[in-house]
Amino acid sequence: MARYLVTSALPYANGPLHLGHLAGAYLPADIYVRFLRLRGEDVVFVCGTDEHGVPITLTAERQGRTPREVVDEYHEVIRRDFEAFGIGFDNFSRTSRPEHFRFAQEVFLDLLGKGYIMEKPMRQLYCSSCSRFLPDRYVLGTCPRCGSGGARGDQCESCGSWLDALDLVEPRCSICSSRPVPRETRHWFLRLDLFQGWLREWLDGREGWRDNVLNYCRGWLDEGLQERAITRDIDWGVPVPLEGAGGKVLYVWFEALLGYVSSTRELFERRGRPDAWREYWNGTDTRLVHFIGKDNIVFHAVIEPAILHGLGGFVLPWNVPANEFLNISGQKQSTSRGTAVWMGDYLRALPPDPMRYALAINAPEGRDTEFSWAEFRARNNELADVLGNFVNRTVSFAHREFGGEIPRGGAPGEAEAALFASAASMRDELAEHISAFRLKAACAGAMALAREGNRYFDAAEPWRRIKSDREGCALSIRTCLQFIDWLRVAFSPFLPFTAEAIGAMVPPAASGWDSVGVPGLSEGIALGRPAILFGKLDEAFDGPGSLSAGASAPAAPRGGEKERKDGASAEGLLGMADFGRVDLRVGIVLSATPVEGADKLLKLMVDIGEDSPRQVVAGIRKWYSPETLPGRRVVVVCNLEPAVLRGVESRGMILASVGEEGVFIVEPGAGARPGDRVR
Ligand code: B3M
Ligand code: ZN
Repeated sequence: MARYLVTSALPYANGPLHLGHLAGAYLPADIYVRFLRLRGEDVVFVCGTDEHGVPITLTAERQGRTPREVVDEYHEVIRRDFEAFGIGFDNFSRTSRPEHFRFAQEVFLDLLGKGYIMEKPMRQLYCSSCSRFLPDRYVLGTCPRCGSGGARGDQCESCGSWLDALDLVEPRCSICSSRPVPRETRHWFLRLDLFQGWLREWLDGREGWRDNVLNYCRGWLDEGLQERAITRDIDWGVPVPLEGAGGKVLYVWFEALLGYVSSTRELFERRGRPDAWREYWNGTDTRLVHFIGKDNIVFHAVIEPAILHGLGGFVLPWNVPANEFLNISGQKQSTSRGTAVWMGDYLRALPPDPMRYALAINAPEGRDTEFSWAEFRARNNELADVLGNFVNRTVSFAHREFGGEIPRGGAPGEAEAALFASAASMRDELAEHISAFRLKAACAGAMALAREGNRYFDAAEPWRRIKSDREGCALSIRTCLQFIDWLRVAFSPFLPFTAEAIGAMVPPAASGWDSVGVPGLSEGIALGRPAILFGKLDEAFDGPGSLSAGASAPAAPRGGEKERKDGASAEGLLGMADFGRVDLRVGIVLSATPVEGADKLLKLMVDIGEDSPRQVVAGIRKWYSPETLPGRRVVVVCNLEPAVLRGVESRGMILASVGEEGVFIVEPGAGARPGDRVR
């Protein structure tokens, strides 16, 4: 059986991550890995922070801190954001670990010994006012390939080209802005030229790779590979392991790629099998999958294969599903330009799953993707209306009519068979999509399946059938519950937190991917309390900033779980969209009866424009006699957690003023209809 070794690009520990990062390299990998695990595959999923290189030292210089302080802080920030978004790495390492140093140095010496690395003189830009060589991002200028003004010495963000600082048009020092001049120095070079022929052949043999990735690599090879300097003149990094190499460190990209290996090694050390990493990296049956953003293609599909091939005995990438960029509300997500939406800021305002869903269904797979907050709101509400509603109405119905158990009775007929068949075929369709890295299509497929569930519920009309055909009604509710169990599995790669919440309502029966579509739910089992899976967002919602004020500074202190959930701002004010998550609706009281043994409580049945009336227990008996209530308009809080008062279930609350003169029900005017939103 093949082993899977899945990686996500190691983020630089020089700032928090934004939603563009999440959409590009982390969420897709997590979805893929969760799917593989459901299939029972042998998977290892590794990542870690990239803690060296100019991105780190520049950040440290700008913030007046040491590189160590910078990486310690952001390693933790990034790790926590990933965890809160449910990105389930087996190991999240750091390239500043001594074990990584040793491994990177070993690799350097190995390749040097094999003649793949050589030392030679070179010319490099030197800033005389700063008295230093300017590696990589210490130089800014105009890209010689695409003409974009914001190119850096190592790479152009606009076109993704890997640059040589000497080729930049109008170079300037990023510290003092003066014009640097080339000077002689010595460095070690990776002889990429020696791999040219082998790489072309290898790339030609890749199957199932995205066109954007292959085209990009071929473009690179067409230009002819040249030796590239893999050492730098800075004092933060992995030292070149040679006498007399004083002050030079390995180029961050050279060692960071090896970070995938050292993260795997750390994982197995922790698991008490320190050599088992070799089964993955040196095994012949490993599928190495690198999830990255498109700006990292050349490193993962050209440089790393060359290094691993040069070492010999190492597995080569099986696929490199690189994603394009995600622009939010027309803005490219960029840390340096301050246009990013930080993962942490989002999480302080909203739960992870709606964003996971919105990003997966809009995944920038083939092209750059525009993502707006209006789109996010629509996707969030789609979850609430389709998946959330289906689960909630089914589970609530089972509680109301069948004592909170999976109802018995009734024989499955054509409608049930058709529904089950749709689950089985969607299971296979989704598997095909995910296996081929088409996560967008897979996510849409899962939602289509949830719609099937709703369609079945509507057609079965349990609220009507309960009166005439209890057995038939039991069958349809049981069928819906079975379907919910499958939806939980089908959605779990995309919505892991929601899957858990569903499992708390409908005790999980299906356990692996292949159990979707295979009936397995037992009758008579007790269900959990119905809970609202997704809160809705209204039109006023315009991004997480509109929910919590002042949340956009990346270094703002991070709130605990509690703070995140209530979404209240620092001043204790409620954002408009937060308020909008309270589902207030007009209802008309159908009946009111005293609750036995409670002199304050009345049980109301209220028409709120749904299939069946809402049962609400209200503490108004002292102020209203039951016979005066039917026909009255009330305002119902519809998405309150259900509660049981004196043994009677209450699924909502009616609004009333409470003052010295007594309690008065809030009554909407005569034109208001049951189900109208109140805001
Ligand atoms: N840190 C670049 C980036 O964050 C780099 C990736 C390393 S992967 C080995 O985009
Ligand atoms: Zn300078």
